[in-house]
Amino acid sequence: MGVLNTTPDSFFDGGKFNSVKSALQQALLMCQQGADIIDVGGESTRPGAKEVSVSDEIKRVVEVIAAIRQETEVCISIDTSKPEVMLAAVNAGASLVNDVNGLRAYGALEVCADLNVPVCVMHMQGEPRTMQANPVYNDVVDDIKLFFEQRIKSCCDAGIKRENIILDPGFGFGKTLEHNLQLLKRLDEFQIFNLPLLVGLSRKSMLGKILNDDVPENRLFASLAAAVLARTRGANLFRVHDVKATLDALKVCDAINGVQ
Ligand code: 7PJ
Repeated sequence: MGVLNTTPDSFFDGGKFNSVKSALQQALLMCQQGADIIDVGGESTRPGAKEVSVSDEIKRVVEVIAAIRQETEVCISIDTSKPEVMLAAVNAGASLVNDVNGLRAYGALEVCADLNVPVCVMHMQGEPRTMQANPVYNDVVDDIKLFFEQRIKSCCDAGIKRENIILDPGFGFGKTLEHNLQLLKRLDEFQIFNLPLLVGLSRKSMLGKILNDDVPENRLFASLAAAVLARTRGANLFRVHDVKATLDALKVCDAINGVQ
């Protein structure tokens, strides 16, 4: 899954792809490099980022989704927590909803059930603005397992098919470095749900903390290491900024896993 932010303020690619033309170019490049999904986002979830109005977010993402849809048949996902944006994006050609808020906004479950598309349910403690202030867990893996259980039940009760659910523990969303490391180390425990697992580790600040490097541009190699570690623990989908590099790393991983 290649990341395509149409936002001016995302932490890594913010401002790079905020014209439809440059966003489309980047989407096509990621497709060429082997992306199966392009994840289009119109609102930064970075701590302290400005909130975007529904109509602005719709305008940003719909233009880009329509442009990609015209050029390729790649699966487009919409990275949003707002039901109105989910609806507009799917009508414009998206076929997957990626919600960092786990479909907890009012009306999100119902819209996704109606749209009958796969949904990525991500775990986040708190809300983006304040989530890194003081995240607390009893046991981060067990707590997120419980969250997944409850969200899967809410999804199914609302009419979302179980086979349409993808789970994501939400690296960096209301988690300390220690929490993130626990999650990565014990990622295989989420296999109990028998659902696809998505991870977003690409260039995140948890890697910056390990490297002691504040600059996201310097985190590619760490991102590849993290992707490989997640793969060996059962991750199926990888939300990344660097498609070719990640795919190469994962190919090596899978080749070795295939050896008897
Ligand atoms: C994630 C995401 C993630 C899913 C972002 C960033 C922050 N969606 N959207 N999982 N992260 N599903 O890229 O650092 O981890 S935005």
